[in-house]
Amino acid sequence: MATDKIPSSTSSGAIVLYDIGHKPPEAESCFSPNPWKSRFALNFKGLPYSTTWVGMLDISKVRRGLGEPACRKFADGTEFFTLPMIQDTATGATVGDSFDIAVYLQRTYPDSGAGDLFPAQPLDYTYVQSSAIKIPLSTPADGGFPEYARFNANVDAAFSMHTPLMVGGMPFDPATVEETKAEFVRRAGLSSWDDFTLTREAREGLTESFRAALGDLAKLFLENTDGPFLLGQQPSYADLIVGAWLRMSQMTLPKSEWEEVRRWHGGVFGQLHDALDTYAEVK
Ligand SMILES: N[C@@H](CCC(=O)N[C@@H](CS)C(=O)NCC(=O)O)C(=O)O
Repeated sequence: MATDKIPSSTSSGAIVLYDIGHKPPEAESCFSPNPWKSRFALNFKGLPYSTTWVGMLDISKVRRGLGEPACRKFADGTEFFTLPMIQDTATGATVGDSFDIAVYLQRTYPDSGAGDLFPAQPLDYTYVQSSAIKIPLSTPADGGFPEYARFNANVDAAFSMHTPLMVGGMPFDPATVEETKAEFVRRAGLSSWDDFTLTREAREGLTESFRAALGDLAKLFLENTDGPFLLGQQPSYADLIVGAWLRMSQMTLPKSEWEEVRRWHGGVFGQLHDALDTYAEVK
């Protein structure tokens, strides 16, 4: 966290959420799951904020400019500059990891909006990675709310493993689409964007794996029968974590596949997604 570099253009008393700007209008195409977690958390807390959209290729420049170090590394060990980031002009803080942002909001604004983002609950979900491809898990710096941090890491891994189903539907900015695709190809060690295309068999297999991964997660939601959230009627940050990945799924999966996801496992994910519309306003 950095606390001393606030752009003068930011209005006093408000929070700025930095999200990745994809296809204009950005507010209609935002699909990046970690920024969605922070948008949900800010709306849950009912705090005044505005979004600054940052092009995919400008993230490192903007993040460095705000004095926020990278919180991820690429497989080759180089720094991976990511969003979301928030800048809170009321306190002077910048926070650059979605989990740390939620913890920061809870500690700084404990009673705001819908209240407690982190009510005590077991959150017993482990995603067992089946293949040799290991998805690096998020490592928030703060160390608060360890059950939630563990849940976050496992949900991230479960969905990340299945993002090949979503890559073809990502609404990139036409102005930078070729450079953005080239960067994805480079990171994946492939030779062309077409290498991301799945054969029909591969797609069916990965869809079945996705359904199974979400089946274990659905068990937690089915323990409470009285509501769409893990705690029944009371939403918590754990619901927002899953909901953020559902926003990405909705935005990037072919429509028929998204409709299937909504119906899987008794429809728990469709219900959760719809219930979180309350906190989904893009400001
Ligand atoms: N642990 C970080 C991870 C953030 C992250 O991976 N953000 C992705 C979007 S969901 C990103 O900024 N990607 C930029 C890129 O791929 O160049 C967090 O939770 O904030």
